[in-house]
Amino acid sequence: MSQPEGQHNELSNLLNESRTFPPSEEFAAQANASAELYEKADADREAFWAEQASQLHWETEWDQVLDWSGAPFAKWFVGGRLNVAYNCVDRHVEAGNGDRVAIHWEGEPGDSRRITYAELQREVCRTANALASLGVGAGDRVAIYLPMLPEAVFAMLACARLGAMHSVVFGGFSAEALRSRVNDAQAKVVITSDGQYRRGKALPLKANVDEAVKETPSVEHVIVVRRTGGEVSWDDSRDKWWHDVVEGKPETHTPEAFDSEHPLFILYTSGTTGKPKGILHTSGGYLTQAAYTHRTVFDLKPESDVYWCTADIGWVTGHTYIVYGPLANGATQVIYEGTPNTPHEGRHWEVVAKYGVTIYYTAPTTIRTFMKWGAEIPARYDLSSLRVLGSVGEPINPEAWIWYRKHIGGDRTPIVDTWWQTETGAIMISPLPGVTSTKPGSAQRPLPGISAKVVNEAGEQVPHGSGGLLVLDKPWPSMLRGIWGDDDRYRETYWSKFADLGYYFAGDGAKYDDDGDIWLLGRVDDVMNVSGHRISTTEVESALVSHPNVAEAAVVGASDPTTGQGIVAFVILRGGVDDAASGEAALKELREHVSREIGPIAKPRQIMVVPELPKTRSGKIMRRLLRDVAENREIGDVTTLADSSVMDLISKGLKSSS
Ligand code: 6R9
Repeated sequence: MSQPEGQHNELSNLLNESRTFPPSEEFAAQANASAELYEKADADREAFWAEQASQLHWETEWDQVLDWSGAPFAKWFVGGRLNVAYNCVDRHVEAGNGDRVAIHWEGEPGDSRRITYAELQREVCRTANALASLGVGAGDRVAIYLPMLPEAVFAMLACARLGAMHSVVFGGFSAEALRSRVNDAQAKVVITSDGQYRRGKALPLKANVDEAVKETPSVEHVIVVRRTGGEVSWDDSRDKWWHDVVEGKPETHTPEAFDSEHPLFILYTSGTTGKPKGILHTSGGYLTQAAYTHRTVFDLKPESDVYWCTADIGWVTGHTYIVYGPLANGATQVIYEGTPNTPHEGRHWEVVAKYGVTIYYTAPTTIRTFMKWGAEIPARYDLSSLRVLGSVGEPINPEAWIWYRKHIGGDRTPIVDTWWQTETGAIMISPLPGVTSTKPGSAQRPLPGISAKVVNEAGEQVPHGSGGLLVLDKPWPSMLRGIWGDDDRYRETYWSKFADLGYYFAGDGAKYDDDGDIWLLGRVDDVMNVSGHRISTTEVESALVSHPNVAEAAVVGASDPTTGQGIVAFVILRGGVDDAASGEAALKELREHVSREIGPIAKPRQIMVVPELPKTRSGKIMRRLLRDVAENREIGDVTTLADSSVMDLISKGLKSSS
């Protein structure tokens, strides 16, 4: 039953959250998804996926939907042949939609570009011709180290067109991170730009490539897009301007069809510890699930929707829900180059109003940042075009979910909380808009065609109302096909925990509620053990954020001589909360609040007020670094932080209570 927010006086958290939001009749009547989809997929999974795959253009039809005989290495649509770029570009032009806008690109300084599908086709062909002229062919690896520019999309699709694999490296990563990824993949070409705009400043980028390629013997060419006009050093034998190699190349290129299992890309996971893993994805199954989920989970109507995913292209969300899913579906989308507060904190809402964005997909961390900035900011803009909101990347706190729905979605839009991973390639667990009665904080049900379970350590499904580990018990089309160059690590990381059962272990904790809906509880390595009780960092964070004074919270388990682990919380207070809120009494009140919400066992041992939290570029809190602070250790490797100065800020400005 839906409850208007006003009637829900009690502040909620993950444990006692019970609000539900059924779809409106109006939305349900026009939705792409229907309840029958679940039944259809259950009745015959392979037939269901074959039907999804047949929405793509295949040069040669497959003769077998799934070959799992080489498990855990799957083959989907065996014998089928297709060209991924043709599917994302040319076929829309051939269908008469060449004039449809593919990309509304918005630069951080306010410049913009409008690229139709016909233009996209010409750009991708020219780029493919340029890469081919440099000797790039099927099976080669191309590293793409670019900011959010249209050229990043052209380059990815040009690789796909040629059957070359791209390895996109986030433009915020260091030279060292780039070097290790280029070497692991043995990339032949690196595509970069002179610089990038970040928070209103033009920062150098090529300089990192210069540094990295000193020790990457596989690299033959560096292609440089001119973006900021900043000065760059130049090696004539290696470096080429994008405009010199791409402009003047023919605007047509005949795509070759590749095997359904032909590799499409490698993407390194942010890897909080150890060597980054090169997650390998292939063509037919990946594109099938990317397109299906994008169409179904976001209710995409390609003729009328304007879709915007705020992720970076260097993250899997950018691959599947900026490049492959939306373009395979012929969508019109916004791509924004910059940060959400440049030049002001209303930038996203200005962009929504400017382009009439209808579907908006972002991360909980961004939503909580908007909460911190205040609801009066989005209130200044016309957001009435929005009709579906999405969330991805971490569990969303019910408070953030409710705020998102109310202040961005006008208390009207369905919210899809989408659980998936770099490894899964596409969305796996999510509500379906127009079908599911949504619950704030729950990703709810595996999508039609997907099977997931919450199990105990023995692999047995736990009863409703209990928690355990999330597993994927049946193969799915967009699953990873391995870790680049390391089959053993692939088997060990994902398939060894439940080897006898053949389950993929996702590394996430989860629980079923009484209705059997799934609630993700964060990585199992983020589960704390306090006096023998398992407590999720997410649950405590959720309780903290449900307090009116708290904008954002991160919780770690710090080793404790008596209880095993003690809970240490880092909190950012809401703007406008006066200084007294960080005083001893106020922090005591916060600890009591958690105790009230979850139980005395969850009461933080210590709460520290901080100005920022350390996050990776994909918005994940790096608890490892906070654990270092909590345990008074020297702070570890900060190279994967979006902003490495955050740790200095935290160490300097600590106010704590214990
Ligand atoms: C797409 C992406 C994967 C990990 C995953 C989980 C967390 C992602 C989530 C979520 C709860 C959601 N995660 N979406 N947790 N609810 N809706 O984020 O890929 O960067 O590989 O991260 O992110 O812990 O295991 P990736």
